[in-house]
Amino acid sequence: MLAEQEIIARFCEAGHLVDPTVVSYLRERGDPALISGILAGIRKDCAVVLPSHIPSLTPKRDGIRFTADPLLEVVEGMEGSAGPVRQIEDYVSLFRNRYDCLGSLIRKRSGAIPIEALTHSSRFRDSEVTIIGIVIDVKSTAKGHRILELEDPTGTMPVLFNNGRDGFSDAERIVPDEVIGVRGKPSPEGKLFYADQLFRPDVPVQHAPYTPKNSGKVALISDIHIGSDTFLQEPWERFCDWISGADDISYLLVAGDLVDGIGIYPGQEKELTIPNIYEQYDRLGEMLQTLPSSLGIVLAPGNHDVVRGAEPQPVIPPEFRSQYPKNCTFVENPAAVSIHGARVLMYHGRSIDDLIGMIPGARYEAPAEMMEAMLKRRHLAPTYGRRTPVLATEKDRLLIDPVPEILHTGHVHITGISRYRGVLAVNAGAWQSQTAFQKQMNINPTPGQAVVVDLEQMEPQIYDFLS
Ligand code: D5M
Ligand code: FE
Ligand code: ZN
Repeated sequence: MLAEQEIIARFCEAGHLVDPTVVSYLRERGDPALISGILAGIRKDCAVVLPSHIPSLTPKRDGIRFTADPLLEVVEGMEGSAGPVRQIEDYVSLFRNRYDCLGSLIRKRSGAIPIEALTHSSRFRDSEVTIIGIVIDVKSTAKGHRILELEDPTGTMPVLFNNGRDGFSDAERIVPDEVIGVRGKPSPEGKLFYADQLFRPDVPVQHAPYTPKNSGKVALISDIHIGSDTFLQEPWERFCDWISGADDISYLLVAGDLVDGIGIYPGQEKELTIPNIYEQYDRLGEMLQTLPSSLGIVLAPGNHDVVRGAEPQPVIPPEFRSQYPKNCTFVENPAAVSIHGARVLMYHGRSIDDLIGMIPGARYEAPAEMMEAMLKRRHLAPTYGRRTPVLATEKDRLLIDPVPEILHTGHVHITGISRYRGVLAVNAGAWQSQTAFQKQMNINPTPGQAVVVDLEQMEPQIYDFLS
């Protein structure tokens, strides 16, 4: 075991600051010799020790690299893949698939034993071991420790995180149904597990995003809400005029809530300027017809759209698409598109509401922090059964695997950008001003903005069309 303070102190003594990712990597490895190795390899005047300074850790991109020239290709979430609502038993497969995929990501970094090896035998009772499971319940004790029930295919185990230990703030952020690994020691009777360290599936420390050459720029937006009386017609038109003249922007991606919909919340009819769902979609189609035919447009649904609310949400059906030009591609929510080989994972972002309610310190004003929370958990909607409806499917379609170059969400109507271990996280704002409901909830949107990313540099830039 290496303690956080010990690692920081070793670098500090040598005159360097250290990146938190390096600290968590070293804690996981638990080998003090690695610190000496890093120190031996860096320059004396190196201010901050970064993951790139860890010897033997070569940058690696997750998943497949597209060597061909696919330009825009829907890799996941193409029309027809969401599947119908089937049987309740599929939830067993869903969670089993989640455990298998995310558990194996953790197992790559730490060997683990099945929970039944602790409950059924005394062999491991005095040793430090790792177990991996789904969090089926988590709460704080009267003394402020964190206690959770971890389940793997062989059994369940109560796990205690002591609030005096290293990394307790990570343990405070454990949410129900996420897959984690814990290293620690079982109690003498094997009835409680004392956790020392938490492992999340996470983005690999050495993750190196792919940056395509000569690919141009992509504009990321979300939540147009056509048909609502708070839809911002003028900023939207300014944006359309601007993108029509922006020759270096080759793609426009929209992460859902294309229209305001009908019957989405009580009393919505009083806030609609277009009270017909076909007309709402037609109006958007007509507007998109005015954009250059060379602009590749990708349209995903959100919770206001006409399709089933349970995720994965299917593609907007053909009967609503008669007014859309050929350069529009309709995808599911979530969907992964490859743009010149760079993978963009699009997700409407309904789970952000859930995560904000569960993660200490989370705020609507900083939605990209919740996107980091998704990336750490390698899951778009870790907690089941709150405000994000999830369909029972055999395979968990909300896993983040492989790691994308860009994660693009929306839903909360507030722009937010972050970079986490090489992944660019962009929560796009909306084209709707504050609604009566958001005012009540004290949610202050940042409407009328588009985020443009230069794929070759992976550099985002916010453009404001509000005034
Ligand atoms: O959601 C836009 C934002 O407003 C999102 O953060 C949820 C919040 N919102 C909007 N309506 C509701 C209701 N009825 N309950 C809870 N939270 C809500 P949008 O998907 O555009 O409506
Ligand atoms: Fe919305
Ligand atoms: Zn939404």
